[in-house]
Order: sequence, then structure tokens, then C-alpha cells
Amino acid sequence: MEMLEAMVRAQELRDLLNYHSNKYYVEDSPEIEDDEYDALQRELVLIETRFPSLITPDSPTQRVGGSAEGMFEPVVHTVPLESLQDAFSLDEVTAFDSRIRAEFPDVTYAVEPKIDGLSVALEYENGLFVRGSTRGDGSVGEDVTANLRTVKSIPLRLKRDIPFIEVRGEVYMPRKVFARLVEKQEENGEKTFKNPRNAAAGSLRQKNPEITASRELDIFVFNIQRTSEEGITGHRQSIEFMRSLGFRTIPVCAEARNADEIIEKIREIGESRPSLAYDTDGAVIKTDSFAYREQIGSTAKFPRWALAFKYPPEEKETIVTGIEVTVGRTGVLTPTAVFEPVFISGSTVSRATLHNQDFISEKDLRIGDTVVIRKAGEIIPEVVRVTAHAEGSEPYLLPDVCPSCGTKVIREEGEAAVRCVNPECPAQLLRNLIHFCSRDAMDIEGLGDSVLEKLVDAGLVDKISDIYTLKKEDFLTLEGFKDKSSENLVEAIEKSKGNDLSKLVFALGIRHIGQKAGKILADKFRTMDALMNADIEALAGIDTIGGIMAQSVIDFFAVEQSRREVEALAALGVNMNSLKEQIDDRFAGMTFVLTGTLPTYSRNEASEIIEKFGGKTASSVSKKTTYVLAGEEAGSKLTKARELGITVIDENEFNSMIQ
Ligand code: 0OX
Repeated sequence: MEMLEAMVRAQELRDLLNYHSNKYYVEDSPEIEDDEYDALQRELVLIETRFPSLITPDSPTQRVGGSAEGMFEPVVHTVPLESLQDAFSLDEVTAFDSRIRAEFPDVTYAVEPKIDGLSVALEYENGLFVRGSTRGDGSVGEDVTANLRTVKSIPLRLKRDIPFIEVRGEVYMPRKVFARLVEKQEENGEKTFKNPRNAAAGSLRQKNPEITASRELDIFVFNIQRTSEEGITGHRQSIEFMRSLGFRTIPVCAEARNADEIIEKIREIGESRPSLAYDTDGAVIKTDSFAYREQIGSTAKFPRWALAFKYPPEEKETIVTGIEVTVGRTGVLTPTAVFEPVFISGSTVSRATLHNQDFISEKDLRIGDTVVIRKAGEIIPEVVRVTAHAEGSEPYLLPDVCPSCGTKVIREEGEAAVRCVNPECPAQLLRNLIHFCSRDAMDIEGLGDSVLEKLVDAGLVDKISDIYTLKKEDFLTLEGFKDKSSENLVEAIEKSKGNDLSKLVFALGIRHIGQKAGKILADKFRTMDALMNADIEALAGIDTIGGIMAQSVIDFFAVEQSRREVEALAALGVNMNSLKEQIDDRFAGMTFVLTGTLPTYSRNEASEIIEKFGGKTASSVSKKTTYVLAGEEAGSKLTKARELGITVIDENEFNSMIQ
């Protein structure tokens, strides 16, 4: 492919990818399947690899891994990012309207949810995202462009290349993402984020944009700070305008013509809060007309034309009836408060995690205490404070031995978590077994929680490798097992021996090594032996394996027990090799049409090469054709390709693509 053709196709692909990304992440109405999107992206990566000079800042390949230059440098906000005057009662809302209406009797307002995230400013020049910054103190923030580029709903290029626009929006972490993150942090005994806002702030402050990308942040845009466009005269119109440029705008922006209507909208937004995918902490009331805004003006701190009504957080009192301590798969002891059930923010709750000893000591929480409960991020119940100690109660201390195996627990320096480090601890064993057999791990159908528990209780399994020693007769001794069900299980176990190494690596339950890391390690090292003996440099040198992951692999295999288990698994016939052919699917998702006589390849040979690299060949040219490979005396197909704007390549170019 020639440079010029590559340039045209790259532009086409960028536009297509940006269009579909907007459909998916902003408009929530995808038009193509994920694998079609991936194929387009791969084609673009291929072109950009061959012609790096064609990489543009709005290329969707540049969301992660683009330049991180200037990160955290100060950014002076040309138009300050003002904060809002808070109101805690509806009387204050009525007074706000009266004050403005006295001067502007026909004033109308926009009422919108107040997203509980962090404000950022996004600047676009000639349609291109050039800079993103935090609010900071409103006058000076920090450059977080590289991190914001990873937020998929932030357009890298606008739908129209207007000369200049700066918008303001709220970056947030969706509740589900937050819940998953906290669960993972808890499982790893790490410090947990308190709420989605802190999690979003922490994610935006990362020095490594890859981490920010993994946090799946999102944004709602709600204000034009400044723009080269003229003729936008009001707030609701400005929201429409920003939406037309491809921004994900604030989801509700309701018109209200008087105080009663404002209050009605505040109620409606309030009622929707528990079911939203994100946290909100109020409703914002804004004078719609920009001309009126200008006349109303601002105080030193806030615009006088806007008001934030804050919903009171729903809190309930209850009594703690007990504290349960469980041992996680990684050995962390987690205390959970059990309390008398209370209905709060849309559901009844009776348990809340107490995280660790520090959390309990700080609150001086004791069994029998009266406590205030609230839902963090409207989903996760938490103990806010103790209002009264139970009579004769004593400060609560976590047990100093594992509640499951009785081994003395340890608290590593700098860690809040207390751990049981006995690798044969039954609590960890059962969890390790459940994980080992789960679908994404060794995928042993039928070997779920309850069967594994029975096997452990019956003394038939006390380490992972024991699974592979189980016979039909063993299952028959368990309650509820008949001939057929026992045979099925033995068969499922047998089948799992042939799994790819990546599944086994994940199944071992190495801290910080998830499914994806399992695949990467298996692809890289190809055998369990090579992985077991890899040094820290070899591990940390892999692109997507961070230092913490690398150390975790080293730590895991440094334990004699782990090595013995792996050897036992191998001796019992479990596959220890990567089955993935080292395939190169550089042409995946691409369709080639061959025409004319090629100088050296026969048609069959060329087709074979294309298929070897994961591509397809077709006999006629259509819009779906990726490349036309043309030789001497190419005829109508070549003409058709030119008409449709399909890239035509010759054998030389083809050769350079397969090198
Ligand atoms: C929000 C939010 C924040 C614009 C002018 C003064 C404050 N967190 O959702 N701020 C504003 O308005 C700015 N609107 C919002 N919706």
C-alpha cells in the first residue's frame, strides 16, 4: 500500500471508529458488533504500524499510550470553574427564585442532577481535543489530558471542526465499576476507596494512564466555558449544541418556569436517584438565559444565577448484633457488622463491611452498639458512626488466630489487613478450589461450591491437585450422587486436564493475576516451567504486567507448597503448555479480492498467505472489501475498486505487509 492510499484509508478508519465509538459510549445505541469494531481498529493499527507518521492525536488507537507530556502541570482557567452555592431546604429554593424573579419576571430555569464526581475542563481546537484539566481551586487546575483521553465517552474529535470550544463536565465512576473495584481491593487486602467520587479522583490522579483506563470512568458535560461559536443564548440550547458536537451531556436538563415547577423537578430527580447508574448529590437550578446570567452576576465564589439543592443523605439507626470474621481466598480476615435489618435507599440491609481493625478502632465499634448506617454510593451499606455503646461492652479486637484453621494471623508492615498465611487453611482451600474449578479458570462443570464443600468435608480433597485423583467411587460416597452424575464429574475433571496453560495460570489464584494476565503470561512464557522459573526482570518487562503483578508471581512460586502443587498437577496429567499456536492474525477481519496475474504468487498461494494471517478472500469487490491485490491485466474489479474507493495494492506492497 502506498503512503497516499494508507493516508486516505487511515482517515476513513478513524472517522468510522470515532463514529461508532460515539454511538456506543455517548448515544448508547451501537450500530455494529464489537468484533466488527475490533476488526476496524486492528486494520488501523496495522496501517499505523507500517506508517507511524500517519498516527494522529484523534486516532482511537491513541486513547491509551499517547503522549503523557505535561501531565499535572498547572493549567490557568481562562474562564474560572465556579462552584455552586448550596441550599439544604426548599425554602432556600423559593427565596432564590423570588430574588431573581424580582428583577426578571419572565425568568425560566433549567433543573439538572448534580453529578457527584469531579469537574474537569475540556478544550478543543479545530474540532480536536487538545487539553483536559481538573478544576483545582477554580482558577488553576492540573493538566490531566493523557488520563482524560482514556475516558471513552470523551470525543477525541468533535462531529464538526469548529475553531474553538471549552466545555466543563463532571467525571465520575459508575456505581457498578466502583463496587467491582472495592471488591477487588478488599480481596487483595488493599485500602479501599470510600465512595465513587474518591475512586474517580484517585483514578484521574494516576501517573499511568493505563490504570486510569482500567477504571472505566465516564463523563457528563454541562457547560460551555467559552467558544468561537456565536448565537447560543441559553443553557438548554447550549446543552443541545454540545450534544450535537458529540459530547455526552447531562442526562436531564428540565425546564422550570416558577418555584413550584423547580420543586417538582427536584422531587423527580430525587426519586430517580437510587436507580441511577451513578451517584448524584443534589439538583442544580440554573437561570437559563445567558443575558440574564450576565446581569445577575457572581459573588467572589459563586454565580448568583445558580443554586445547588442538596438532598439529605439517607441515614438510619440500628443495633449491631454481631461481628462476623471471614477469611478470603487470599487469606485476608474481613470483619462484617451484622445489624438489625433497616430499609435504606431502596432496599433492606443487615450487614456492612468493617474493612479492618483500624476502621473498627477508629469508630470504637463494639457488639451491641447503636450505629448510624448509610449507603456509600447509594449501594454499599456502611457504618457511619456509633451513637451509643452497649452497656458493659468492650472494645472489639479481631481474633489473633484464623477463625478457620486456628493458625496465628499476621499483619504485614504498612498493611491494614490481617492475614492467615497458612497455605493449607481450609477457608482459603475451599475458596481456592471454587476459583480453580470456575468457568473462567479450569471450567470443571458440576464442581461448584456445594460439591467442593462436600468433598472437603469428607476429607477427599485437601489440596487442589487432589481433584485429579478423584474417582467415580469417591463421588458415590457423597450424598445425592448416582452413577451418571459421578461419571459426568469424572469426565469433566478429565477434560479439564487438556486446558490451555492460560486457564491454569489464572486458576492457581496468584494474587493480582486475573484472567487477562493469565493469558498474557501463558502467551509469553509458553510453558509452566518457564513461568515458574522466570525472574522479576522477565516478568516486569512485559508490557501489561506491572511491578506488583510481577512480584506476586515471584512470591507465589517462592512458596515450596505452590511448586509442589504444580508438580503434582503435572504428574496427574494436567497440561502445562500453551496450546495457542503462535498465530499472527494481522489480517483478522479483512477481506481481500485478488485480480489480474501477480508476478510471483499464484492465486492459491496468495489466498493461503491471507488466510494464514487470519484474513479472508472474496471473488467480487464490494464496500466490505478491505484490499484489492492487483497484478498484470487487472480488469473490471480494479475499476470497481477505484469507484468504491477501496485500497488497491500490488505484490510488492503485499509482501511488505506480511514481513
Ligand atoms: C454537576 C454540576 C456542577 C456551571 C456554572 C456554575 C457551576 N456536578 O453535575 N456544576 C454545574 O454548573 C456549574 N452544573 C452541574 N450539573
